[in-house]
Amino acid sequence: MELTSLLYEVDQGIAVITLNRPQALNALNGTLMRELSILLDEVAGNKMVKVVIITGSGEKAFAAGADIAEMQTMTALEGREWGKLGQETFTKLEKLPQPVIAAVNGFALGGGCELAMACDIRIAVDKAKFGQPEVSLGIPPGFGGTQRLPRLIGRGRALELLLTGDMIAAPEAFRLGLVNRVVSPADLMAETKKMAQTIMKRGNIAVNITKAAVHRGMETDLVTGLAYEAEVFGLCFATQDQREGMAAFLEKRKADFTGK
Ligand code: CO8
Repeated sequence: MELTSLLYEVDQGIAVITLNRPQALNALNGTLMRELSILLDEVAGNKMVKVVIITGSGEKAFAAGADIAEMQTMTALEGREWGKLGQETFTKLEKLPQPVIAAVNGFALGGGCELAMACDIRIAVDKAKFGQPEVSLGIPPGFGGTQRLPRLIGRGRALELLLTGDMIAAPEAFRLGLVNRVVSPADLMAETKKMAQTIMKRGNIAVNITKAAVHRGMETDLVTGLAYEAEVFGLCFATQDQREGMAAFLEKRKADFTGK
């Protein structure tokens, strides 16, 4: 597939997907979202990819939302299709077997904030701004914001952001738990890759299973979630990584995981 609105590279186990419409602050239009959806299928099946990083091109924005120019004249049916495309794509992202880190290099608004929330971990530059300004445009969030924001930061805090449409700066987003870490722009990619490399050093099967267990558990009740955890915990005892990880600890050496 030829990509026109995304950049994609895989280097030493880390896939970097870059939203690449800097002239429109990486606003998410139909072309970009369709490309992202197809690309995620390739990433999901690519055994070389251990961790995924999503970022935006340019210095200003991660993504300033869904493309308002494209949405302005949509009919109700087109709006529904658009919402479905966004939701399905972000859910596909959330359900990728590999961990996904958002490297938030600037504005993450509306669909941009929703995209960051569909990632597993968020690292943001100090000047990044977050928000769900949809109500200022006369629409509710439509790419998962009403669902993922309260799950991430709690109902009261989420409702304040969702109902006022106000933007918050990265340090406040950190305080609310919307971002994991705040760094300087110069350090963003290095810090994000460092975290990716730390994850890659761990048992790959255990990492992927842990991610899946957290997401499964968040969608269900505690008893069902715990039952799932017990199953996958047991399953890991069929892996070489479990043998190697425990042997390495007892032999006081670093584990050499093979992902088998
Ligand atoms: N869509 C389209 N174009 C955009 C968008 C956007 N979301 N954001 C910025 N741009 C464009 C601007 O129009 C401008 O283009 P041009 O140079 O041709 O005039 C260019 O990017 C640069 O932007 P600004 O000149 O506005 O830059 P500023 O530094 O002055 O302001 C802001 C930066 C504050 C980020 C400002 O651009 C802004 O407020 N953007 C819109 C933010 C917003 O409201 N986002 C939410 C969009 S709605 C949404 O995401 C809903 C998702 C789910 C929909 C589901 C429907 C079913």
